[in-house]
Amino acid sequence: MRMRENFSERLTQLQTEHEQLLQRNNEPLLPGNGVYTRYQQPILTAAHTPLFWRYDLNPATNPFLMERFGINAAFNAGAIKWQGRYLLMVRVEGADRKSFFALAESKDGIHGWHFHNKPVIIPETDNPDVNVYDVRLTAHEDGWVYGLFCTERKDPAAAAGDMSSAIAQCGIIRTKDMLTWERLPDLVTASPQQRNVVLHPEFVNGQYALYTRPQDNFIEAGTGGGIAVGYTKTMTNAVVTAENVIDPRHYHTISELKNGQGPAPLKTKEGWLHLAHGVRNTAAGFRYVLYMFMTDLEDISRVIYKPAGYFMGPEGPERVGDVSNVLFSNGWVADDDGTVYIYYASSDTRMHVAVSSLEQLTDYVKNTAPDAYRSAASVQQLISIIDANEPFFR
Ligand code: M1P
Repeated sequence: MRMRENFSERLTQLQTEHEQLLQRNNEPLLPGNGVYTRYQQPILTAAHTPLFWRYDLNPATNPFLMERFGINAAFNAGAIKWQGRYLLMVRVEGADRKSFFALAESKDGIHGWHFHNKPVIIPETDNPDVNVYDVRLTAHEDGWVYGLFCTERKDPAAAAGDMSSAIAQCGIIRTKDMLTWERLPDLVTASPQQRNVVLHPEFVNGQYALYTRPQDNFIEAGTGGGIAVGYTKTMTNAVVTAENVIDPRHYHTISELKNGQGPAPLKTKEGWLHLAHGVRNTAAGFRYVLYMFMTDLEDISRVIYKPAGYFMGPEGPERVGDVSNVLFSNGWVADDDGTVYIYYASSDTRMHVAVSSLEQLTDYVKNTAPDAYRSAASVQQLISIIDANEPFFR
């Protein structure tokens, strides 16, 4: 009898807390830096996943109302606006370390995020994925919505006893209804490993254009020089034979160790706006930050603006999580009025939103000085700002 009371008491408590979490208000953090506005609360966490995913709700089979399927994190989401709703295709990671995709939606892109009832079913290829993550959604002008994601499998060449060497490649799915997904063959490139592959939304000279990140091994980019562009005639058997690095890594910058394209670029009057992540090594481990650049409308391989340093770095509670000191973004949405919702994850744990506009982001990339690669040159950049400001701070 007592157990039954506990069950219903606990259930009511869990339901109340879950509802409060889903309904909680999220205030903008003002005044911000003028480039974008962060929000006070994460928009999605492991605790946002439905209770009916995590608990067996039948008192007969689960008298203690125990969790039966633990969820560890909800992060690195692809994004799209679909039939007037903001959709995130979230990387949900179970307590078993396997990631999968689940859709969550919101009416205004900021508040009221909730998961759909069931996770997304991704068909496997003949070589089953061990882990899938970090999907980038692209509504392509060919009429399909594509999802390019990382598929990870154990390295068949791993030495006996090596349980961590893996091969990362680009898996491809597509849909016309955001409900059922067709699996296409994985992308073929010359690179031994691929992560952070993203489909450009328009044809370029009649071909599909892909942003790739050639890398030598699972963690290190190695000789893989940065974010590259490659072309394929078809997505149903996508093959990129040449990867041309357009945004190389540089010594002593925020992306000296590696970088990767974020979501598909946004088209503006002045060029394609890119959001990417850069990684450097520190005594405390890797530090992941977000940065921006803009490429030419006619020649997508030509970077026309690239501000120095990071656009967004981990702050406050964002700094801590499963993999601390990480910001990562693979989803954003631009509304018709120019508002841009930047969906980013912190420390491989939770999702956040920051709001900006095409106008602000274009101003940011055009009018922030590029990296001068030397301390003395940075000082000169700062002095010119101070000198120009003199009439205003006297
Ligand atoms: O842990 C930080 C990120 O590490 C990888 O990104 P990259 O390939 O650029 O190093 C990915 O595993 C990503 O999911 C993760 O957030």
